[in-house]
Amino acid sequence: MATEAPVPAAPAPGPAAAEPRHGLRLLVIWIVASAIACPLVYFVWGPHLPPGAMSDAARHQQTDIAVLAITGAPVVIGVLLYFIYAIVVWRAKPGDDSDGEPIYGNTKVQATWIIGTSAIVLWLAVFGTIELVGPAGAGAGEGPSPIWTLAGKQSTTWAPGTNDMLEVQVIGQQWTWTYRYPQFGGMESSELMLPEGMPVTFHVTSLDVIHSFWAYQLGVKADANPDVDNVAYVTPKALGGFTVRCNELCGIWHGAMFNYGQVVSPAAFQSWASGVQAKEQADGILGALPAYALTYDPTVIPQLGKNIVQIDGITGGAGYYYGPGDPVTP
Ligand SMILES: [Cu+2]
Repeated sequence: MATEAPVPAAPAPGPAAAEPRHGLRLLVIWIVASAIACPLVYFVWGPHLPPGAMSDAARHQQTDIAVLAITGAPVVIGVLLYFIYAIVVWRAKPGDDSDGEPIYGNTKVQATWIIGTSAIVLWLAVFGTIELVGPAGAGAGEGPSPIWTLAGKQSTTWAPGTNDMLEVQVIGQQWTWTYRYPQFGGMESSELMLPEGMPVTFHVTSLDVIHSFWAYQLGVKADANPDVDNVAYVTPKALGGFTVRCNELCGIWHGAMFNYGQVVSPAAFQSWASGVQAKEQADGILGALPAYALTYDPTVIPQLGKNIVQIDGITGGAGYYYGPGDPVTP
């Protein structure tokens, strides 16, 4: 191993030029900067973080993202601070080609690194686990029998002012979303209408390939798989529109697979749902639709879709499963 050339003696320091305590300086600046940044991130930026606060689930996610942001802020500040400090304070003097002091074996730096990174990783593991299993959590918290108590009760009927959960079936297919309401005669719609302030159960399935139901502003995302009934819950907390996108690459028109939803007052929802039910009853659509089921046999649906298209002449949604010919431009 080549031995290092002896380090040339540093220029003799002036009598009062004792090395400042860099670690302490950095620590103080870091604490002050973090103490300013974290409240700003949480209180100023937090309310604008995605996916918004349109539902209890969305609000939970917004809080989670804000907490992760204030966990990350001191780390980012620490890295940038060290970077800037090193450039400014430890910059080599012109003509000084010597190496800096080796950091290897510095117990204080090593201990700080190990303790700091361990604390961050443990905190993320604990926080992540708690948030996943809690109400509206994306982990063990969802599914047909969640480990927490549902916000309402399952029922075959629904009316405003009750504690009954609204049941909505979400059907994905290349390349559209259809929503079925079993408590309203199994009527279906291409628009996802929901009542404000009332608990909702989604039953998500697919008629062909794997899709993913993503009601962005509601903070709901669930896989839509053929032959699978995937259950998710939400309670919309604000009136307004939201977007539903497919979040699983599902074929050439995946990017065009989106439609819209609306959160309206419970009374407005009831009159809309009853109105659609009555119209589809009168048009013969309800009679032609397959009976409501948690999943549908993809080999049977195309025929049924043909009936619906013949009755209503509809394309893409509101009853259109597979039309005759090309499903994209029927
Ligand atoms: Cu899709």
